[in-house]
Amino acid sequence: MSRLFATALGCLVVGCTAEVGTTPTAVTPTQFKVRIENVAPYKQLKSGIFNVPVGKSAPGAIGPGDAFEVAFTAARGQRLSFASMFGASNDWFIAPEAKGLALFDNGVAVTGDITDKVFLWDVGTEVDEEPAVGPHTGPKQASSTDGPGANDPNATVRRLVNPIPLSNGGSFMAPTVAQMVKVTLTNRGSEFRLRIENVASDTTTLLTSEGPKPVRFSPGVFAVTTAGDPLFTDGQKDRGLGLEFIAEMGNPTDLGAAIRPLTGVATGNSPGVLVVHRERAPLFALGEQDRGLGLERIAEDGQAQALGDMLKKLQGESLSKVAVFDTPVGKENPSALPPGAAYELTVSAVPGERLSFVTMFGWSNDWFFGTPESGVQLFDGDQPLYGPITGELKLYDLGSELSEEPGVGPNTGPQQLEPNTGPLDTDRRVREVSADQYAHFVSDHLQVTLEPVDGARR
Ligand SMILES: [Ca+2]
Ligand SMILES: [Ca+2]
Ligand SMILES: [Ca+2]
Repeated sequence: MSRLFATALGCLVVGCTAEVGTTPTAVTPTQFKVRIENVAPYKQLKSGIFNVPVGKSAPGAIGPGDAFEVAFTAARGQRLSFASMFGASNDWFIAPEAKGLALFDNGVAVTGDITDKVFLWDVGTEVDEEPAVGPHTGPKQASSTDGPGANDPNATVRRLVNPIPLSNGGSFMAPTVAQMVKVTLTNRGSEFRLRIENVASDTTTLLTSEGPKPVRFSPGVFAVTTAGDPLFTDGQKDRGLGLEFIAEMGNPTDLGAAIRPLTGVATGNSPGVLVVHRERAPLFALGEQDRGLGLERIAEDGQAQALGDMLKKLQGESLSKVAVFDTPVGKENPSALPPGAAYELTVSAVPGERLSFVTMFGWSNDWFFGTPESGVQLFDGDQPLYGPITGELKLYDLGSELSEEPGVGPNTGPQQLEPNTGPLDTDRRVREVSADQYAHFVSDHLQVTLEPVDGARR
């Protein structure tokens, strides 16, 4: 493209006229502070409720011989959590340790009987009475004449070990978890299936002062995490998101709904390249193949230097500024941008110039967030445009590597064993990632603003 055409087009887009045929350097440049913040709110990679026993058509608890099953995909470094009410109790539930149970051990999927990784917990919201006997326990609370049970004197989520202290000063010898359920994992590739089967007997397992009582486990919630405690933290108060309603009533609806908006891909964003330009499409063009200048290193591995170095050689009037951003605010060394962190850089531009940048969707194979191919407008006439530009950003697939499930696919950023590994994409064109492939918005991940420097205002 000729420079004249590029300049004229730039002005056409921004609505200027004075710059056509004039020398841009004659205008005093305006400085913009570009802030790229990772705002992803996600606490767990996936979550959901399980409520219909295998072979049944309606939600319900599992009795002897019944099972809940949950299918999900996961990869190395990820953990599984779930919670299901011990139906005979006031507020007890079964769950793995707070951070969940490891789904991989040294890179090998954990399969088989994992019952020994599941424990009985007290959510700490209601007094503890003899199971199936106390007036506020699951089986009796509907007929209790004095309302819901009183608060638990110990208001923390905690593991229960026999003999379990009851709130009246007595204690209770509960069946072991293994006497009540068998919990297993099966695996094929990245696909897992969790099975929670009730192995109790209605006549011999739960022995109380009123004789044997049935053992039931309720519908529940599961989560797959890469870090943190998704459902509760050992020794802390229940978070008030709905685990109480599982533990007291066997109802997973509230907790499932509360954590759904916090469920997703908490990807980092990579170091990237930012340019100020008049050129029409300085970094990529939709529908065309990657140009081989280094964008692939960003989109696949989060390495920005190659593209930065290459573009600096091409720097000129139509590409007036090339910058690599790689160090989060407050950090000393370059790194990816985790949720809650921001890159900031200051660039100068003159009317007629536009801004483009790219940063890797770190948990993908070859996806990157970026401006439209023609960049975003920096000026309205001579007036600099400050404010958020998040709404103009898109998520793109570079077309260099076959796309897999973010964070789970074996050749995605966090899972690949070394950079630049993964099969070639079947579609080699740069294109937007469709909502079918990834349903979240760019604004779920990034907030990008152009701010004035030295107190200048729009
Ligand atoms: Ca309790
Ligand atoms: Ca791809
Ligand atoms: Ca890869």
